[in-house]
Amino acid sequence: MSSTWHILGAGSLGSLWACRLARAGKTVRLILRDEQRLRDYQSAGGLTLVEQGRPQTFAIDAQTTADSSPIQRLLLACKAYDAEKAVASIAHRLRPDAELILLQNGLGSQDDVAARVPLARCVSASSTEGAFRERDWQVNFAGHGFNWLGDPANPLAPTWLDDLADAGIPHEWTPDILTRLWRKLALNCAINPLTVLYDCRNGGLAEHHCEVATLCAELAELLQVCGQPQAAEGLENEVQRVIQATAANYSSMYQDVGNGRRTEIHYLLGHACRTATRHGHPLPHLERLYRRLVEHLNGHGLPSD
Ligand code: NAD
Ligand code: KPL
Repeated sequence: MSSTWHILGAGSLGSLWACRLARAGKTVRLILRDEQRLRDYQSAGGLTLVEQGRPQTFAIDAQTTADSSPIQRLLLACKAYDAEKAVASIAHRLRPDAELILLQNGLGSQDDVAARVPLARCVSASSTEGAFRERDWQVNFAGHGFNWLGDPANPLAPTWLDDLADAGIPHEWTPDILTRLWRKLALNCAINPLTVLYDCRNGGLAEHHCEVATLCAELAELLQVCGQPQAAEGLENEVQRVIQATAANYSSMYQDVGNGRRTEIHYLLGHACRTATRHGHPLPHLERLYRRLVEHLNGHGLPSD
């Protein structure tokens, strides 16, 4: 079954998905915040995808959240802290059997969205693809990666996965999407905050081996306690592998802080610490790391929620 891909959030990842789907001949509609953004987009003439230095522009149709046309399938591609509000702005347009694909990193925002639209099917994604914007309406495809997709409430794979295959979007359906999301959250918690606090590239954490190991041990405990033992398996080894493999890179959180952008801390380290508290399981090093990061962000005039 093919139907329109409505995409809410024309940022890095949303634009990357929009361009690849449009290139494969799928019907795509961007949903923009307001009339001003729509005019800006229209005067740019479309979305441009830059792959290996080669730009290609796609004149994808766009509308605002105020449009009245119904939505069957929605790719939600905003940051975790914007997700619930963004969905609320189009909730009245969702068909009763609508499907949402949630691209947000971390955990917590998916539940907030699902609670807002209880009738819709919410499919979560865990993406390791890399995309960034140097200007509005242009996205650079930075790093090849993978997309895990799954619905914690329903293991049945949706038919629109064929569209992703046609569009060359690397993906696999998994009944264990929560395990994937928890594993990525744990990797992000072990690496990203320390790169901010030590002001270093990922590779700089090789000098903080013991601290990383202590955090991994606590994160593995947390994963056991909250019923995700598989996500805990070999965590420290993978963290050390990622540190080496991405040694020259700055973590996404480091880049956000460096560019004065709000981070997704609430849905990463914040979610980990809240979950530990809920289970009555103290994780002193992780909690201290969270306090240090909150102080650091506040010191830089950035929100910590
Ligand atoms: P982004 O900031 O580039 O894009 C988000 C877009 O959503 C922005 O254009 C913003 O204006 C828009 N938006 C927010 N609220 C809106 C609303 N109410 N109505 C309309 N538009 C709205 O973010 P991104 O980098 O694409 O990240 C999106 C999610 O994907 C994040 O959770 C991120 O962690 C995750 N992710 C990103 C990458 C990447 O390489 N960029 C990789 C993996 C995961
Ligand atoms: O996913 C990452 C990020 O920068 O957000 C890495 C560094 C690979 C793991 O935390």
